[in-house]
Amino acid sequence: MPHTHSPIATQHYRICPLCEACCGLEVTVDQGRVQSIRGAEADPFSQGYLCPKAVALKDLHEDPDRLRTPLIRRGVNFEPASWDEAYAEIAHRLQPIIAQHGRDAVALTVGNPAAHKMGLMLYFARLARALGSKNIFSASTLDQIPKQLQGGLMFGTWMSVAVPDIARCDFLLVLGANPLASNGSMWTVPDFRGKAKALRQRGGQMVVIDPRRTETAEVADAHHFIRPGADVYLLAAMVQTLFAEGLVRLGRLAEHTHGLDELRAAVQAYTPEAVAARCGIAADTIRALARQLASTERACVYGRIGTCTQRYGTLTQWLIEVLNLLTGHLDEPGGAMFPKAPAFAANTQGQPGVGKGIVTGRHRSRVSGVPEVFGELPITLLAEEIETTGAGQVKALVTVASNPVLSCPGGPRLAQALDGLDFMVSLDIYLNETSRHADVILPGLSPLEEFHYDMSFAQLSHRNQARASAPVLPPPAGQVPEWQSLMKLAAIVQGQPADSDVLALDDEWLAKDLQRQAGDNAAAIAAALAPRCGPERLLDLALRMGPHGDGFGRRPEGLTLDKLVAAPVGIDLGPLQPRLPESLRTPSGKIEAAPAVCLADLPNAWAALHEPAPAFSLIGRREVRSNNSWMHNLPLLAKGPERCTLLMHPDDAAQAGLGDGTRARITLDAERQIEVPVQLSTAMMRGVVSLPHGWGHDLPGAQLRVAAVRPGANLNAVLDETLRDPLSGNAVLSGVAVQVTPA
Ligand SMILES: Nc1nc2c(c(=O)[nH]1)N[C@H]1C(S)=C(S)[C@@H](COP(=O)(O)OP(=O)(O)OC[C@H]3O[C@@H](n4cnc5c(=O)[nH]c(N)nc54)[C@H](O)[C@@H]3O)O[C@H]1N2
Ligand SMILES: Nc1nc2c(c(=O)[nH]1)N[C@H]1C(S)=C(S)[C@@H](COP(=O)(O)OP(=O)(O)OC[C@H]3O[C@@H](n4cnc5c(=O)[nH]c(N)nc54)[C@H](O)[C@@H]3O)O[C@H]1N2
Ligand code: SF4
Ligand SMILES: [Mo]
Repeated sequence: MPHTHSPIATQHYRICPLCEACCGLEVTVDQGRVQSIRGAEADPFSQGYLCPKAVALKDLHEDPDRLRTPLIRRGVNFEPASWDEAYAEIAHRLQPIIAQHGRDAVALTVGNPAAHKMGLMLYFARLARALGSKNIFSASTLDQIPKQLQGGLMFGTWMSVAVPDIARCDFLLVLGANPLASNGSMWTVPDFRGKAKALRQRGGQMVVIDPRRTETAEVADAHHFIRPGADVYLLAAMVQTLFAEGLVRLGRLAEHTHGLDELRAAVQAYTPEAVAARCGIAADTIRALARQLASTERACVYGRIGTCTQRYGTLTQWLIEVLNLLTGHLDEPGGAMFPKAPAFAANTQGQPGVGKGIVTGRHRSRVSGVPEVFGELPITLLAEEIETTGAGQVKALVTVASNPVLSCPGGPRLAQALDGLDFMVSLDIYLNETSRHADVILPGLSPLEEFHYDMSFAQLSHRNQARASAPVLPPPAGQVPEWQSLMKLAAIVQGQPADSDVLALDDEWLAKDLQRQAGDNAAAIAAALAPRCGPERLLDLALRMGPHGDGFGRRPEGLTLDKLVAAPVGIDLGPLQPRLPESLRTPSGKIEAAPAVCLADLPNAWAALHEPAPAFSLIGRREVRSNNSWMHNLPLLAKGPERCTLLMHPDDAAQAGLGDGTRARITLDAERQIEVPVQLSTAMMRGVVSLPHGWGHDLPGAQLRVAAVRPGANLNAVLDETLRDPLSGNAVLSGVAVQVTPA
C-alpha cells in the first residue's frame, strides 16, 4: 500500500530486515525521504532496541550503486534495459538450454537476504518447484543446515528448533556464538546484552566456550577457550559425565524418548580425561559444566555457527540438544523451548505428535555423489558441477540474493567456473562479485519499499509474537517486486513465453495449492483471500490456517492478516509454552535421542581424537557494523577502523615474526593464499587466528564504490571447498589448518 508523498513528516513502523533479531523500528519520512530511524519503544517484542545497522537502512535506500533497473550484458559491459527486454532475453537464452540439456542443467542458488524477504523466500520455492532441477544450492550449507538436520532427526521437521527461554533461564552455556556482535542466530532475541545482564542480575550465570574471548564472553561469568572443532568431544564428555554420575533426569519427557541406552553406550568412552587435551579444557572443568547444567533448575545449552561449520557439525548440534534433554531442560521454562509461530511452521501443521519425519539422500550430486539434504546440495559443490563435462552438467545459473563468490569456500575457483556458464541470471540489488558474472541482472526493491513479515524468525523467537510491517515508501513507478520476477522465471523455465501474465499465474498456482489442501473449500478460501495477491495473500492464508488463526470462520476471534496489519506494532503472543509431545512430527511419535546416522558418525570423531594440532587454526568472526558480504558499501557502516584484520595472539605473532599492523600471508596450499593486516589480541587462543568473511571487494567489474575503497581480503579464497560435514553437507569454515607468515 504505497503512500503518496505527504507535506508533513510521517512516522512508520517497520521491522528491520537486516538480521535475525527482527527489531521494530520507527522510521520518520519527510517529503518522500527518510529523516530518522529509531527503535520502536512500543514494539512488544524488541522494546526500542536497535543496532547501528538499522540506521544504515537509509544509506541502503539511497545508495547510488543500488540497482534500480535491469541490466543486460552487451559484450564486456552491462547496459540498462527495460523489464520486458530483460525477461525476453532470459526466455531466449534459458529455454534452449533446458530443451537441449534438461532441467538439471539449470542450477539455482539462494542467499541469506531471502530469509529476510518474504517474497524471495516464498517465490524462490515456487521457482525451484517449477524448474525441477536437482541442482538447488543455498547459504544454508554454509551455515545452519546441521542444526536443521538435528531438529529433523530428533523432533521430525526441518524447523524443529528449540531456542533458549532466556527471560527465565538461570544458567546459559553458549558455544560458538557471539550474539553481542551477531545479535543472535537461529534464536530471535533482540537486545541480547540486556537479557544477559538481567539473567546475571537475578543470580544466574552465563558461560561461553569459544576459541576467542568474544564480546559475549566479556559479559559472561566465565569463558573457556576451546580448540576449534573440538566441541563434539567436550559435549560427548559432558553427556558421558551425566550418565556416569547418575545425573540424567528426563522428567515428563522420559516416556516420550527413544534411544537412551544406545546413547549411553555411544558416549561411554568419552571420559573428560580422554578429551581434555583435544579440547584444551581441563577434565574437572568439563565435569563441573555438566554438573552445573544438571543441578540448575532452569538452564540451557545454546550453540551456533561456530559449532555448525565444523567436520562434526551435526554431531555437535545433536549433543547440544541431548544435554538439554538429559538434564530436564528441554521444553521447560528457562530451558530450550519450541516457539509456536503463527504462520508457516511445519511443527504446527498436520497431526499433533506424529508425522513423516525427515528424509535425506533422495538424490545425489552428479560429480561427487553427495546426498541431498532438505532438498538441496552443498553449495561448495557448485563449482565442480559447472566445471565437469558430461550429461547433467550445469550450464546455466540463477542466483537469488546470493554472493557465493565471497560467501563460499573456493570463491576464486567458483568465479572462474561462472565464466564458463552458457547463461547466468542474478536477482540482486548490486552489481557485485557474483552478479558481475551474470548475463542479466534483475534488481529488487529497497526493503523500505516492501511489505515485511518474518517467515523464519517467528519460528525462532524467544517469545511468541506476530508482527508485520507495511511499506514505508512507495516503490518507483514501473519497478517490479521480486516475487513477480521469480514468478516470471518460473513461467519461463516451464516453457511459457516471457510476456506471461504472472498475476494470472499466481492465481492459478494458488488455486492448485488450495485444491490440494482444502478440497471442496478451495474456492471459498480463495474468495476470502481476495483481493490480495502474491506473498501477502500467502501470508494471510498461512496466518488464518495457523495455530492462532481464524480458520476462515472456525475461530472468528482468531488471527488474520487484516488484524495483524491493524495492530500498530504487532501482537505479543506470550512467553514460550511447553510443546512436547504435541510439536513432534517423528514417525515414532517420540523424541529420537540417538538417531542412527549420528551413532554411525560418532566413531569417526573418536578415531580423529588424537589428530595433531595444526600450527594455526583459522576461524571466522562477525562485527556489529558489518553483515556478511553486502553491507560494506553503506557509508555509515564503512567508516571507522579497518575491520578485515587477522586477530592473533601477541606471542604467536612474535614467534611468526609478525607485529601489530604488519601484513601476514595466510596459506592453505600453493594456490590458496591471501594477505591481510595483523591485529594483536590477547583475546585469541594460542594457535588460533581469526578473520571475518564477506570481504574482498577489489574484483574487477563490480560496482561498489564505497566498499572498493577498503576492500579487505576474501577469507573464502583460502578455505577449502572439499571440507564438509558428511551428514549435513555443511562447509567446514572454522578450525581450518593454515600457515601464517610475514607477507
Ligand atoms: N568463511 C566464512 N564464510 C561464510 C560464513 C562464515 O562465517 N565464514 N558465513 C556464512 C553464512 S552464515 C551465510 S548466511 C552466508 C551468506 O552468504 P550469501 O547469502 O551468499 O551472501 P550475502 O553476503 O548475504 O549476500 C547476499 C547477496 O544478496 C544481495 N541482496 C541484498 N539484499 C537483497 C535484496 O533485497 N534482494 C536481492 N535480490 N538481493 C539482495 C546482496 O547484494 C548480495 O549479493 O555466508 C556464509 N559464508
Ligand atoms: N553484525 C553482524 N550480524 C550478523 C551477521 C554478520 O555478518 N554481522 N551475520 C548473520 C548471519 S548470516 C549469521 S548465520 C549469524 C551468526 O551468528 P553467530 O553464530 O553468533 O556468529 P558469530 O558472531 O560468527 O559467532 C561464532 C563464534 O564461534 C566461534 N568459533 C569458531 N570456531 C569455533 C569452534 O570450533 N568452537 C566453538 N565453540 N566456537 C567457535 C567464533 O570465534 C565466534 O565467536 O549472525 C548474523 N548476524
Ligand atoms: S540488531 Fe539486527 S534487526 Fe536489530 S536493528 Fe540491528 S540489524 Fe536490525
Ligand atoms: Mo547465516
